[in-house]
Amino acid sequence: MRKTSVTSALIVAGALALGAQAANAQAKIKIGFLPGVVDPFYQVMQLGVEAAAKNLGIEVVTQIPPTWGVDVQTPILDSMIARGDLNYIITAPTDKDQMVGPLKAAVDAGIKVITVDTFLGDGDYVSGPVKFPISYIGSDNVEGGRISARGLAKAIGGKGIVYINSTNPNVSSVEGREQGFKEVMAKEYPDIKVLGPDYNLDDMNKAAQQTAAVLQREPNLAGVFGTNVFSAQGAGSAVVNAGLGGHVQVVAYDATKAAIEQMDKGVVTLVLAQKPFDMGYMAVQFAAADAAGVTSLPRRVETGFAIIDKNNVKDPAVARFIYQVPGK
Ligand code: T6T
Repeated sequence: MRKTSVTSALIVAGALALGAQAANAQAKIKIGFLPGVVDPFYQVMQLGVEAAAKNLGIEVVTQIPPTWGVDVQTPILDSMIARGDLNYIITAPTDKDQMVGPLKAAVDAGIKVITVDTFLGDGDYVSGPVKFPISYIGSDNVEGGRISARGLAKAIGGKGIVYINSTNPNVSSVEGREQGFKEVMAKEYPDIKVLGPDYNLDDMNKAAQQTAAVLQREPNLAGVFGTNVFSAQGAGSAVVNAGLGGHVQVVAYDATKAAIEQMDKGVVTLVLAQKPFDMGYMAVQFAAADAAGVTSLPRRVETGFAIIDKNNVKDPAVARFIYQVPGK
């Protein structure tokens, strides 16, 4: 054999060995998926997780907390760690500070962490206070808040009183949305006054009651920003119940079927669809890539939005981002 062919043969053999190693690593991993709460957003994310797991031949153990919060998420996480057979946990931390300790315990037990939808600390896993997660894969929620503010401002003619209904403090996703929304209103719309946020603790009925109380107190209320599924749905039904559909404009974060129906009825002006399927799918791919030895995975991936209004809602390229869960 000439020298070059020997070298090529060695390279091929080496590549095959590496490939086999990678395939083994990939085949062996087992992932825990622990989202924030039962809702259409995370159900679609689960579809993404399952699709990627199927394509890559990876086993996933999913546990979805029935309600939002550190108290509910932590014991489920602890039980995932205690199983002893998981290599990765894909999770949406329900508090950016309080979930650091419980998730660090996972890392100490040899489990790698990927956060989806929400992040820990300030979300900068390269130079921020929390560095252990492999990556954050989710929306740029500050930008989403800005988009929502501009949409609502336009719908109300650039002036008046608007109100934010949100879920919980110290959750990176909704906190970013509130921040971006307030920032744009303060900088670009001096004639708009912002009230709130009120926190509904992911309870749609509470969101409706809180919005109804604001509608009573502020007869001139021009618009409401609902920062997630529960906030937007509760806010929308309060507006409808007060007979103010179309008079008080609602911007809904999260493209549930209910939000789209309220848009069809003229209650909701703008719906911001996140991309939960992408978040779930990519998180599993990242785990597989990490297990296969990839060392240059991005520490932050922004998945973008589809901005839905009555003019584009029937366009299949946009409508595909409405949260659809088969059988629901
Ligand atoms: O808006 C999503 C998610 O992005 C947020 O972190 C929590 O609430 C939702 O799951 C919607 O209910």
